[in-house]
Amino acid sequence: MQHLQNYFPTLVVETLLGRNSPKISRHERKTSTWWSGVPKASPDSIFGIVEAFKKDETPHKINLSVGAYRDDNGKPYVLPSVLKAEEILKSKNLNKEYALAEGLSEFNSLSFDYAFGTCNEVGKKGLNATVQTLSGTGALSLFASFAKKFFPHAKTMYLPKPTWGNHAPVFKNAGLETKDYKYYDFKTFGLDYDGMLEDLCKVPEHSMVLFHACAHNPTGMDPSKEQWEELCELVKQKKLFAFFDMAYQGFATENPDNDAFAVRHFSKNNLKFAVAQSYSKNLGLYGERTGTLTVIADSQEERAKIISQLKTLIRTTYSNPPIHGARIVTEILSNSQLKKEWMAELKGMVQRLVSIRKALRDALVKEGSKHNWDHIVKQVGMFSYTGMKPEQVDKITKEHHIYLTKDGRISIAGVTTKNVEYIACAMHQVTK
Ligand code: PGU
Repeated sequence: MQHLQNYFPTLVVETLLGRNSPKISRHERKTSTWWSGVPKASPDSIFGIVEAFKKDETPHKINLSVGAYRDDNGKPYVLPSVLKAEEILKSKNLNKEYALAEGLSEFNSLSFDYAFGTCNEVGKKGLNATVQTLSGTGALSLFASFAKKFFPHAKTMYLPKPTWGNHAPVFKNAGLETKDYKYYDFKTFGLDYDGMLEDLCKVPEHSMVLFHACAHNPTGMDPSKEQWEELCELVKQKKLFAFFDMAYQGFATENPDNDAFAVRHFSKNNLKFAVAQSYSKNLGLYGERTGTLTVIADSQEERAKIISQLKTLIRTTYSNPPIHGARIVTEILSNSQLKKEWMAELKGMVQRLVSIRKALRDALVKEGSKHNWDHIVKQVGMFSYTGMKPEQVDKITKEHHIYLTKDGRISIAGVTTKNVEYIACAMHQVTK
């Protein structure tokens, strides 16, 4: 006190100690804190369900919310090729020094080739600004911040309707506006390609448009190759900036080259666009946060400038990316034997999903459901957009302890030969 008084007059000290502030009631003084004005955020549309699932003490509860691969025993799957790569890394006695902001360069270049193909012109001309990111989400959010700062036209990102629940929040968080374009026909459970074209034709020139490169989340419906070709023409003519979210390369058709068709076709047609890549699903590296962002530049000079700004954004947010996942990917992609093993494992995951889709549809028919569930089989990737309404989702969760997102999406990876009949029975009960 005496010490404080040497610096401040008594009145100020009294005020600082709260004795001279009658305007703040004792109650307010107790309840008002630095952060008392922070409103509670609503739970995340996907991980919020995971939290609710964890709280449920029912032993037969089933989690079909998050898109994470499970084996037929419902257990998470660490790919044997990943375990082998980790063994190799262990034997190399590598250090744990910082990576540069842009990440591991070999990882970046192998990842770029994985997405674009080894013989692509963009790579040959050195026009790809590729940086390592905190998986797909990190790539999306890095691109959003970059576009907010430097995209020279209206800062609106057009998103398919419906889309992954985190797309709009990511772009909005970076200060971009988001708008929808039609994508899905809720009556036929199919791609609304005409609606998509109609809406994209109306989008103002020089807008940014997000496409799911393959295995669209949540609908599981992708444009055909011919439709992608047409979309590429439209993007070119309307001078749109395409941003591909490629979170499932390999998961749509079990062939990563096929799944990259749209990206490679746009690239062949000399369009300048961006791609977010993720190794969460196809290599099961969920928690390792491993991915890339590629922005295609017009010249090497422009590329160097883009890279420099991406590095600045990375440096000021998390400084540099984690190295373990990137090292695993580098081992696998640079070793032809390991890569072959990975491809077989990827195929195995996709084939299980394809057969469990069929099992679920057949089980629904066996239950006597009057609805047509063929869309479950037609959809590709990790999800089925079942068509269940929010109140049916509430019911199946409350009465049957099956957890899924409010939009009726189920993670097909959570369905197994052991629980498929229980799930089908519950789906039939709530959709009767
Ligand atoms: N883009 C799409 C289309 C996705 O579906 C996901 C993951 C991501 C990006 C981001 O994945 P990363 O792990 O950051 O690479 N969607 C899953 C996983 C849970 C989530 O929402 O992040 C899902 O269940 O939709």
